[in-house]
Amino acid sequence: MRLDKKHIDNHNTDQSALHNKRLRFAKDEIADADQIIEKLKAFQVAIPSWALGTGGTRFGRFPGGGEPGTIEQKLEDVGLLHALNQSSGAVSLHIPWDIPQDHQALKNLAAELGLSFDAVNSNTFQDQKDQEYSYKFGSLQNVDKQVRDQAIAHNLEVIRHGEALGSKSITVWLSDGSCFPGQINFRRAYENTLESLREIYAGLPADWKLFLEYKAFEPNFYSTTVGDWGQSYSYVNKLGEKAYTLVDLGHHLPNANIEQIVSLLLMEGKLGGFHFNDSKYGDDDLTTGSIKPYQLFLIFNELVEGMDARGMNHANDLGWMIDASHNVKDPLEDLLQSVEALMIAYAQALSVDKQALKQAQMESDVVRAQEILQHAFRTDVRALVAEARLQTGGALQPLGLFRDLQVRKQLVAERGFQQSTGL
Ligand code: PSV
Ligand code: MN
Ligand code: MN
Repeated sequence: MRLDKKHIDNHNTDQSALHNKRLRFAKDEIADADQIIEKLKAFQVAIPSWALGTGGTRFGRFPGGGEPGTIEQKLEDVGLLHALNQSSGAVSLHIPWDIPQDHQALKNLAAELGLSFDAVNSNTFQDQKDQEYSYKFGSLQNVDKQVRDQAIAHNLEVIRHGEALGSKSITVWLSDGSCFPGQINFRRAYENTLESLREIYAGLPADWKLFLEYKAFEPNFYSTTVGDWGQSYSYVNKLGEKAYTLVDLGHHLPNANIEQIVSLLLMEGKLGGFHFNDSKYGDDDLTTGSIKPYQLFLIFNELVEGMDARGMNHANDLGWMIDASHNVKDPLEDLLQSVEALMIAYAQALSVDKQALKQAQMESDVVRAQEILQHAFRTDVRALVAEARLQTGGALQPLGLFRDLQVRKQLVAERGFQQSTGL
């Protein structure tokens, strides 16, 4: 299914009086509003192919229908999101949940929909049907060299798929670790993992990046071999300049100061990108900004400050991706909400009075510093985000239009009740 541009134009015409009123108000409130709109227009967040279907827990899954069954349909779904918000112009594939066959045809379809291929993801946390060795006791860390070699070969194959699609990075998330004290030797697991990662890194094309995700727990509940930012940093530092740490917001122990982690990794030149989501308890994979929006804003505040200090390009120098799961919502509606939350947090961070904040910090004026940040967070920037969409051909209210057009109903009519692949 494709969206007809005239639906978007009609919707924008209907909404324009209200939007203009809100925009005037926002521009009065926010200095540099036009510059913020320009930056928002350039900002794109990649959509994970595995988040286009209904997720679930180990207790059950309640698919809502009309889910994409093929990579082509997944691209079409991301194309729908991008047509609505003009900020979801990339897709992140996960192999072998996605197995690209005709790479050129997929590239053509993506180009037609205005999409590019972001990081490709490998999967050594599940055993596939015809796989020779099991990952039950880990993949890159495994004590058995044959298992490690199989996992390395898989990652190299994922890179080859990505190359053929025009992707420029691979994200490696390992479930490797242990469930009980004594199960593994930490040092051996680290050394095996490093040696395996070195072989994968050696297969990276010159202009590629390797992102190494960390996660504190699950599915292993005693130790994880890439368990926190420090461990990921230790690996990527040894691997070389094309290797970076990837921050998934849900992968920390409770109450971790994620914005400080982000600041440090940026400063060290080793922050690769993000998997955005939100969480209340653990790796909940909830809608971005749905639980802790102030934390999301503080992360973006560090990003804007740190990237500007290093002369980095906000839109291109880091990998911006969502990693979410939807148990009770329409996946496409949820993803629209996540992208909107990201744009709002980014716009708010751009609106922080950096000079005044610096001055307050230099004078150790704690109250003033807090007021400056909270003022930005409490300012309504939604009209700027909507204006950026309008100027790039998107819809003023993507979610509203998605519902008005009954997109899900049409997808169900087209595809039936098939279920997508993923977590
Ligand atoms: C598992 O925790 C996970 O959510 C990781 O965050 C990966 O990025 C994702 O699955 C897909 O492999
Ligand atoms: Mn992730
Ligand atoms: Mn996760």
